[in-house]
Amino acid sequence: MPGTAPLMSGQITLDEALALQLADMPAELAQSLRETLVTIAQACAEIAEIAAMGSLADAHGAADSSNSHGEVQQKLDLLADDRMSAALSQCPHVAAWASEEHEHIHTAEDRGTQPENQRGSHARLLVVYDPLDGSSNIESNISIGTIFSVLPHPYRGTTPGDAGFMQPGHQQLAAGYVLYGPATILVLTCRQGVQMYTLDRRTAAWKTPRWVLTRDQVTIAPQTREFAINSSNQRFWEKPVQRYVAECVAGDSGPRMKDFNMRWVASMVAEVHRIMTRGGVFLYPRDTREPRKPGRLRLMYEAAPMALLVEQAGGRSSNGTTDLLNLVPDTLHQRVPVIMGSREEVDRIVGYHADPHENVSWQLFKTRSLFVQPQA
Ligand code: AFP
Repeated sequence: MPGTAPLMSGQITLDEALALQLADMPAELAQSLRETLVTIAQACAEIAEIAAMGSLADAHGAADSSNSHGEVQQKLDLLADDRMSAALSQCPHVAAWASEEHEHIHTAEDRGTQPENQRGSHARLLVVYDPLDGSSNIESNISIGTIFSVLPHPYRGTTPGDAGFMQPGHQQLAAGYVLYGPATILVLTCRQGVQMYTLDRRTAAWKTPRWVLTRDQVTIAPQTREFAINSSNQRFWEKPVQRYVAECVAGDSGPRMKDFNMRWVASMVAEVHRIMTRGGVFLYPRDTREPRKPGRLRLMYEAAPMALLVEQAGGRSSNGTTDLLNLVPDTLHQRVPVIMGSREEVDRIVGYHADPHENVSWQLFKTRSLFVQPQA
Protein backbone atom coordinates (compact mmCIF):
# COMPACT_ATOMS: atom_id res chain seq x y z
CA MET A 1 0.00 0.00 0.00
CA PRO A 2 1.54 3.32 -1.00
CA GLY A 3 2.40 5.43 2.01
CA THR A 4 1.77 2.73 4.58
CA ALA A 5 3.95 0.04 6.06
CA PRO A 6 3.79 -3.25 4.14
CA LEU A 7 1.59 -5.92 5.60
CA MET A 8 3.31 -9.10 6.77
CA SER A 9 2.85 -11.48 3.86
CA GLY A 10 2.15 -15.09 4.77
CA GLN A 11 1.07 -14.24 8.30
CA ILE A 12 -2.25 -12.51 8.14
CA THR A 13 -5.61 -13.39 6.71
CA LEU A 14 -7.91 -11.37 4.47
CA ASP A 15 -10.14 -10.33 7.34
CA GLU A 16 -7.20 -9.17 9.44
CA ALA A 17 -5.58 -7.33 6.54
CA LEU A 18 -8.84 -5.55 5.72
CA ALA A 19 -9.23 -4.44 9.32
CA LEU A 20 -5.83 -2.74 9.08
CA GLN A 21 -6.35 -1.27 5.64
CA LEU A 22 -9.78 0.18 6.25
CA ALA A 23 -8.94 1.65 9.66
CA ASP A 24 -9.01 5.22 8.33
CA MET A 25 -12.48 4.89 6.81
CA PRO A 26 -15.63 5.87 8.71
CA ALA A 27 -16.26 2.88 10.98
CA GLU A 28 -19.65 1.85 9.58
CA LEU A 29 -18.51 2.04 5.97
CA ALA A 30 -15.34 0.10 6.83
CA GLN A 31 -17.36 -2.64 8.50
CA SER A 32 -19.76 -2.85 5.55
CA LEU A 33 -16.96 -3.04 3.03
CA ARG A 34 -14.96 -5.54 5.03
CA GLU A 35 -17.87 -7.90 5.58
CA THR A 36 -18.95 -7.62 1.96
CA LEU A 37 -15.48 -8.43 0.67
CA VAL A 38 -15.21 -11.39 3.02
CA THR A 39 -18.61 -12.59 1.76
CA ILE A 40 -17.45 -12.31 -1.86
CA ALA A 41 -14.19 -14.12 -1.05
CA GLN A 42 -16.14 -16.88 0.64
CA ALA A 43 -18.38 -17.31 -2.42
CA CYS A 44 -15.26 -17.46 -4.60
CA ALA A 45 -13.78 -20.17 -2.39
CA GLU A 46 -16.94 -22.18 -3.03
CA ILE A 47 -16.64 -21.55 -6.77
CA ALA A 48 -12.99 -22.67 -6.60
CA GLU A 49 -14.08 -25.89 -4.97
CA ILE A 50 -16.71 -26.58 -7.63
CA ALA A 51 -14.29 -25.68 -10.45
CA ALA A 52 -11.67 -28.00 -8.99
CA MET A 53 -14.17 -30.88 -8.92
CA GLY A 54 -14.86 -30.43 -12.65
CA SER A 55 -16.98 -33.20 -14.10
CA LEU A 56 -17.30 -34.78 -10.66
CA ALA A 57 -19.42 -31.79 -9.64
CA ASP A 58 -21.29 -31.91 -12.96
CA ALA A 59 -19.69 -28.51 -13.62
CA HIS A 60 -18.41 -29.09 -17.14
CA GLY A 61 -20.27 -28.66 -20.39
CA ALA A 62 -22.90 -26.31 -21.75
CA ALA A 63 -26.12 -25.50 -19.92
CA ASP A 64 -29.40 -25.32 -21.83
CA SER A 65 -29.48 -21.54 -21.70
CA SER A 66 -27.95 -18.36 -23.03
CA ASN A 67 -27.24 -15.04 -21.33
CA SER A 68 -28.48 -11.55 -22.21
CA HIS A 69 -25.70 -11.27 -24.82
CA GLY A 70 -26.97 -14.38 -26.59
CA GLU A 71 -23.91 -16.38 -25.51
CA VAL A 72 -24.41 -20.03 -24.61
CA GLN A 73 -23.94 -20.41 -20.86
CA GLN A 74 -21.75 -23.10 -19.38
CA LYS A 75 -22.88 -25.06 -16.34
CA LEU A 76 -20.05 -23.51 -14.35
CA ASP A 77 -21.19 -19.99 -15.36
CA LEU A 78 -24.54 -20.73 -13.77
CA LEU A 79 -23.17 -22.50 -10.70
CA ALA A 80 -20.75 -19.64 -10.05
CA ASP A 81 -23.48 -17.06 -10.55
CA ASP A 82 -25.77 -18.91 -8.13
CA ARG A 83 -23.07 -19.03 -5.45
CA MET A 84 -22.29 -15.35 -5.73
CA SER A 85 -25.90 -14.25 -5.89
CA ALA A 86 -26.87 -16.42 -2.91
CA ALA A 87 -23.98 -15.02 -0.86
CA LEU A 88 -24.81 -11.40 -1.69
CA SER A 89 -28.50 -11.89 -0.94
CA GLN A 90 -27.48 -12.79 2.63
CA CYS A 91 -25.10 -9.87 3.04
CA PRO A 92 -26.89 -7.03 4.87
CA HIS A 93 -24.58 -4.35 3.45
CA VAL A 94 -25.47 -4.93 -0.20
CA ALA A 95 -28.48 -3.05 -1.57
CA ALA A 96 -28.32 -4.52 -5.08
CA TRP A 97 -26.05 -6.48 -7.35
CA ALA A 98 -25.56 -6.92 -11.08
CA SER A 99 -24.16 -10.00 -12.77
CA GLU A 100 -22.77 -10.31 -16.25
CA GLU A 101 -25.00 -13.36 -16.61
CA HIS A 102 -28.27 -11.48 -15.99
CA GLU A 103 -29.98 -8.80 -17.98
CA HIS A 104 -31.34 -7.06 -14.88
CA ILE A 105 -30.05 -6.18 -11.43
CA HIS A 106 -31.11 -7.96 -8.23
CA THR A 107 -32.14 -5.90 -5.24
CA ALA A 108 -32.12 -6.87 -1.60
CA GLU A 109 -35.54 -5.38 -0.87
CA ASP A 110 -36.96 -8.82 -0.32
CA ARG A 111 -35.12 -9.15 2.97
CA GLY A 112 -38.59 -8.14 4.07
CA THR A 113 -38.60 -9.67 7.53
CA GLN A 114 -36.14 -7.08 8.80
CA PRO A 115 -37.09 -3.73 10.35
CA GLU A 116 -37.46 -1.02 7.73
CA ASN A 117 -34.16 0.71 8.51
CA GLN A 118 -32.30 -2.55 7.90
CA ARG A 119 -33.94 -3.44 4.60
CA GLY A 120 -31.91 -3.67 1.46
CA SER A 121 -32.37 -0.08 0.33
CA HIS A 122 -30.63 1.15 3.50
CA ALA A 123 -27.54 -0.87 2.72
CA ARG A 124 -24.54 1.16 1.64
CA LEU A 125 -23.12 -0.88 -1.18
CA LEU A 126 -23.71 -2.15 -4.69
CA VAL A 127 -21.80 -5.12 -6.12
CA VAL A 128 -21.07 -5.91 -9.75
CA TYR A 129 -19.52 -9.18 -10.88
CA ASP A 130 -18.61 -11.50 -13.70
CA PRO A 131 -19.02 -14.87 -11.98
CA LEU A 132 -16.96 -16.89 -14.42
CA ASP A 133 -14.54 -15.15 -16.75
CA GLY A 134 -12.99 -17.24 -19.50
CA SER A 135 -15.83 -19.72 -19.95
CA SER A 136 -14.29 -21.13 -23.12
CA ASN A 137 -11.44 -22.45 -20.94
CA ILE A 138 -13.61 -24.55 -18.63
CA GLU A 139 -13.74 -27.67 -20.75
CA SER A 140 -9.99 -27.63 -21.38
CA ASN A 141 -9.17 -27.07 -17.70
CA ILE A 142 -7.29 -23.82 -18.32
CA SER A 143 -7.32 -20.89 -15.90
CA ILE A 144 -10.63 -19.09 -15.31
CA GLY A 145 -11.69 -16.46 -12.80
CA THR A 146 -14.27 -14.25 -11.12
CA ILE A 147 -14.17 -10.43 -11.34
CA PHE A 148 -15.98 -8.11 -8.91
CA SER A 149 -16.41 -4.49 -7.99
CA VAL A 150 -17.96 -2.70 -5.01
CA LEU A 151 -19.61 0.69 -5.49
CA PRO A 152 -21.35 3.03 -3.06
CA HIS A 153 -25.16 3.00 -3.19
CA PRO A 154 -25.68 6.59 -4.38
CA TYR A 155 -29.33 6.91 -3.38
CA ARG A 156 -29.23 5.19 -0.03
CA GLY A 157 -32.67 4.70 1.48
CA THR A 158 -34.27 4.13 -1.91
CA THR A 159 -34.35 0.93 -3.91
CA PRO A 160 -31.50 1.11 -6.39
CA GLY A 161 -32.38 0.83 -10.06
CA ASP A 162 -30.00 0.52 -12.98
CA ALA A 163 -29.24 4.25 -12.58
CA GLY A 164 -27.49 3.59 -9.29
CA PHE A 165 -24.92 1.50 -11.13
CA MET A 166 -24.10 4.15 -13.75
CA GLN A 167 -21.00 5.33 -11.91
CA PRO A 168 -17.55 5.89 -13.38
CA GLY A 169 -14.91 3.35 -12.40
CA HIS A 170 -13.06 5.83 -10.22
CA GLN A 171 -15.98 5.67 -7.76
CA GLN A 172 -15.30 2.02 -6.98
CA LEU A 173 -14.61 1.43 -3.29
CA ALA A 174 -12.93 -1.89 -4.02
CA ALA A 175 -12.33 -4.21 -6.94
CA GLY A 176 -10.75 -7.59 -7.37
CA TYR A 177 -10.58 -10.90 -9.10
CA VAL A 178 -10.04 -14.50 -8.12
CA LEU A 179 -7.91 -16.65 -10.38
CA TYR A 180 -8.81 -20.34 -10.36
CA GLY A 181 -5.48 -21.70 -11.53
CA PRO A 182 -3.05 -24.22 -10.04
CA ALA A 183 -3.39 -22.02 -6.94
CA THR A 184 -6.53 -20.02 -6.15
CA ILE A 185 -5.49 -16.40 -5.77
CA LEU A 186 -7.52 -13.37 -4.77
CA VAL A 187 -6.16 -10.04 -6.02
CA LEU A 188 -7.80 -7.09 -4.34
CA THR A 189 -7.65 -3.34 -4.09
CA CYS A 190 -9.45 -1.12 -1.60
CA ARG A 191 -7.75 1.87 -3.24
CA GLN A 192 -4.66 1.44 -1.09
CA GLY A 193 -2.48 -0.49 -3.48
CA VAL A 194 -3.01 -4.09 -4.56
CA GLN A 195 -2.72 -7.19 -2.40
CA MET A 196 -2.69 -10.88 -3.31
CA TYR A 197 -4.13 -13.59 -1.08
CA THR A 198 -3.79 -17.33 -1.61
CA LEU A 199 -6.53 -19.77 -0.60
CA ASP A 200 -4.94 -22.05 1.98
CA ARG A 201 -6.12 -25.49 0.96
CA ARG A 202 -4.25 -27.18 3.80
CA THR A 203 -6.78 -25.95 6.28
CA ALA A 204 -9.63 -24.85 4.12
CA ALA A 205 -12.82 -26.63 4.11
CA TRP A 206 -14.61 -24.28 1.70
CA LYS A 207 -17.15 -23.40 4.37
CA THR A 208 -14.43 -21.66 6.37
CA PRO A 209 -11.98 -20.51 3.71
CA ARG A 210 -8.67 -19.08 4.85
CA TRP A 211 -7.24 -16.49 2.48
CA VAL A 212 -3.65 -15.70 3.44
CA LEU A 213 -1.89 -12.54 2.34
CA THR A 214 0.95 -13.69 0.12
CA ARG A 215 1.92 -10.44 -1.64
CA ASP A 216 1.53 -6.83 -0.66
CA GLN A 217 2.20 -3.68 -2.70
CA VAL A 218 1.92 -5.39 -6.07
CA THR A 219 3.40 -3.18 -8.78
CA ILE A 220 3.36 -3.53 -12.55
CA ALA A 221 6.68 -2.87 -14.25
CA PRO A 222 6.33 0.28 -16.41
CA GLN A 223 8.08 -1.33 -19.37
CA THR A 224 7.52 -4.70 -20.97
CA ARG A 225 8.38 -6.95 -23.88
CA GLU A 226 5.14 -8.90 -23.74
CA PHE A 227 1.75 -8.17 -25.28
CA ALA A 228 -1.55 -10.08 -25.26
CA ILE A 229 -4.13 -9.76 -28.01
CA ASN A 230 -6.33 -12.11 -29.99
CA SER A 231 -4.44 -11.74 -33.26
CA SER A 232 -7.04 -13.70 -35.21
CA ASN A 233 -8.98 -10.41 -35.23
CA GLN A 234 -6.08 -8.49 -36.75
CA ARG A 235 -7.87 -7.64 -39.97
CA PHE A 236 -10.63 -5.90 -38.00
CA TRP A 237 -8.41 -3.67 -35.84
CA GLU A 238 -8.10 0.06 -36.23
CA LYS A 239 -4.83 1.60 -37.41
CA PRO A 240 -3.31 2.58 -34.05
CA VAL A 241 -3.53 -1.03 -32.82
CA GLN A 242 -2.34 -2.37 -36.20
CA ARG A 243 0.66 -0.12 -35.88
CA TYR A 244 1.44 -1.04 -32.27
CA VAL A 245 1.29 -4.78 -32.86
CA ALA A 246 3.18 -4.55 -36.14
CA GLU A 247 5.99 -2.73 -34.37
CA CYS A 248 6.11 -5.34 -31.58
CA VAL A 249 6.12 -8.18 -34.10
CA ALA A 250 8.92 -6.51 -36.07
CA GLY A 251 11.08 -7.02 -33.00
CA ASP A 252 14.69 -5.93 -32.96
CA SER A 253 14.62 -5.20 -36.70
CA GLY A 254 11.68 -2.77 -36.31
CA PRO A 255 11.27 0.65 -34.75
CA ARG A 256 11.11 -0.73 -31.19
CA MET A 257 14.54 -2.31 -31.66
CA LYS A 258 13.75 -5.18 -29.28
CA ASP A 259 11.99 -8.50 -29.53
CA PHE A 260 8.54 -9.00 -28.00
CA ASN A 261 6.73 -12.10 -26.84
CA MET A 262 2.99 -12.69 -27.22
CA ARG A 263 0.45 -14.52 -25.01
CA TRP A 264 -3.28 -15.20 -25.26
CA VAL A 265 -5.14 -17.22 -22.62
CA ALA A 266 -8.69 -16.09 -23.55
CA SER A 267 -9.39 -15.29 -19.90
CA MET A 268 -8.91 -11.67 -18.91
CA VAL A 269 -8.31 -12.72 -15.31
CA ALA A 270 -5.38 -14.89 -16.33
CA GLU A 271 -3.99 -12.18 -18.66
CA VAL A 272 -4.21 -9.46 -16.00
CA HIS A 273 -2.72 -11.76 -13.41
CA ARG A 274 0.29 -12.39 -15.64
CA ILE A 275 0.66 -8.63 -16.04
CA MET A 276 0.43 -8.19 -12.27
CA THR A 277 3.24 -10.67 -11.78
CA ARG A 278 5.64 -9.84 -14.62
CA GLY A 279 4.33 -6.85 -16.57
CA GLY A 280 2.88 -6.72 -20.05
CA VAL A 281 0.05 -5.14 -21.93
CA PHE A 282 -3.41 -6.57 -22.66
CA LEU A 283 -5.55 -5.37 -25.55
CA TYR A 284 -9.09 -6.17 -26.55
CA PRO A 285 -9.46 -3.19 -28.86
CA ARG A 286 -12.35 -1.79 -30.82
CA ASP A 287 -12.78 -3.71 -34.05
CA THR A 288 -15.01 -3.55 -37.07
CA ARG A 289 -16.59 -6.99 -36.81
CA GLU A 290 -19.83 -5.65 -35.35
CA PRO A 291 -19.84 -1.86 -35.72
CA ARG A 292 -22.61 -1.47 -33.14
CA LYS A 293 -20.38 -3.05 -30.47
CA PRO A 294 -17.37 -0.90 -29.63
CA GLY A 295 -15.47 -3.85 -28.16
CA ARG A 296 -15.92 -7.33 -26.72
CA LEU A 297 -15.42 -6.70 -23.01
CA ARG A 298 -17.97 -5.25 -20.62
CA LEU A 299 -17.23 -1.94 -18.95
CA MET A 300 -18.81 -2.68 -15.57
CA TYR A 301 -18.05 -6.37 -15.15
CA GLU A 302 -14.57 -6.60 -16.65
CA ALA A 303 -12.95 -3.34 -17.75
CA ALA A 304 -13.61 -1.02 -14.79
CA PRO A 305 -12.65 -3.42 -11.96
CA MET A 306 -9.50 -4.50 -13.79
CA ALA A 307 -8.67 -0.86 -14.56
CA LEU A 308 -8.79 0.04 -10.86
CA LEU A 309 -6.51 -2.87 -9.99
CA VAL A 310 -4.06 -2.04 -12.78
CA GLU A 311 -3.94 1.64 -11.89
CA GLN A 312 -3.54 0.89 -8.19
CA ALA A 313 -0.56 -1.27 -9.16
CA GLY A 314 1.02 1.63 -11.06
CA GLY A 315 -0.15 0.62 -14.54
CA ARG A 316 -2.53 2.44 -16.85
CA SER A 317 -5.77 1.63 -18.67
CA SER A 318 -7.58 3.27 -21.57
CA ASN A 319 -10.07 2.65 -24.33
CA GLY A 320 -7.57 4.30 -26.66
CA THR A 321 -8.67 7.85 -26.02
CA THR A 322 -10.08 7.98 -22.46
CA ASP A 323 -8.93 6.41 -19.22
CA LEU A 324 -11.27 3.51 -18.48
CA LEU A 325 -11.92 4.75 -14.95
CA ASN A 326 -13.44 7.96 -16.33
CA LEU A 327 -16.05 6.24 -18.49
CA VAL A 328 -19.60 6.46 -17.16
CA PRO A 329 -21.67 3.46 -18.27
CA ASP A 330 -24.86 4.11 -20.24
CA THR A 331 -26.23 0.63 -19.72
CA LEU A 332 -25.50 -2.33 -17.47
CA HIS A 333 -23.93 -4.40 -20.21
CA GLN A 334 -22.08 -1.72 -22.16
CA ARG A 335 -18.97 -2.91 -24.01
CA VAL A 336 -15.71 -1.00 -24.37
CA PRO A 337 -12.35 -1.32 -26.06
CA VAL A 338 -9.71 -2.23 -23.44
CA ILE A 339 -6.00 -1.49 -23.34
CA MET A 340 -4.25 -1.96 -20.00
CA GLY A 341 -1.01 -2.89 -18.31
CA SER A 342 2.53 -1.54 -18.21
CA ARG A 343 2.29 2.24 -18.14
CA GLU A 344 4.80 3.11 -20.85
CA GLU A 345 3.23 0.71 -23.36
CA VAL A 346 -0.28 2.03 -22.71
CA ASP A 347 1.06 5.59 -23.06
CA ARG A 348 2.48 4.61 -26.44
CA ILE A 349 -0.77 3.02 -27.68
CA VAL A 350 -2.81 6.03 -26.50
CA GLY A 351 -0.32 8.23 -28.34
CA TYR A 352 -0.94 6.24 -31.53
CA HIS A 353 -4.69 6.73 -31.10
CA ALA A 354 -4.12 10.47 -30.89
CA ASP A 355 -2.46 10.25 -34.30
CA PRO A 356 -4.84 7.95 -36.21
CA HIS A 357 -3.89 9.15 -39.67
CA GLU A 358 -0.34 8.00 -39.46
CA ASN A 359 0.33 5.29 -42.04
CA VAL A 360 1.03 1.80 -40.87
CA SER A 361 4.16 0.33 -42.38
CA TRP A 362 2.48 -2.76 -43.83
CA GLN A 363 5.90 -4.02 -44.81
CA LEU A 364 6.38 -4.89 -41.14
CA PHE A 365 3.72 -7.55 -41.39
CA LYS A 366 5.97 -9.62 -43.60
CA THR A 367 8.78 -9.81 -41.08
CA ARG A 368 7.23 -12.32 -38.66
CA SER A 369 5.28 -15.46 -39.37
CA LEU A 370 2.24 -14.28 -37.39
CA PHE A 371 1.33 -11.89 -40.17
CA VAL A 372 2.96 -13.46 -43.21
CA GLN A 373 0.93 -12.73 -46.31
CA PRO A 374 0.57 -15.54 -48.88
CA GLN A 375 3.10 -15.12 -51.69
CA ALA A 376 1.63 -14.65 -55.16
P1 AFP B 1 -15.99 -15.63 -21.78
O1 AFP B 1 -15.99 -15.57 -20.30
O2 AFP B 1 -17.33 -15.44 -22.37
O3 AFP B 1 -15.28 -16.85 -22.30
O4 AFP B 1 -15.16 -14.39 -22.34
C1 AFP B 1 -13.90 -14.12 -21.83
C2 AFP B 1 -13.53 -12.76 -22.26
O5 AFP B 1 -14.55 -11.85 -21.93
C3 AFP B 1 -12.20 -12.28 -21.68
O6 AFP B 1 -11.94 -12.80 -20.43
C4 AFP B 1 -11.19 -12.72 -22.71
O7 AFP B 1 -10.08 -11.87 -22.76
C5 AFP B 1 -11.96 -12.66 -23.99
O8 AFP B 1 -13.33 -12.74 -23.65
C6 AFP B 1 -11.59 -13.77 -24.92
O9 AFP B 1 -12.10 -13.49 -26.17
P2 AFP B 1 -11.78 -14.38 -27.47
O10 AFP B 1 -12.86 -15.39 -27.54
O11 AFP B 1 -11.79 -13.40 -28.59
O12 AFP B 1 -10.43 -15.03 -27.29
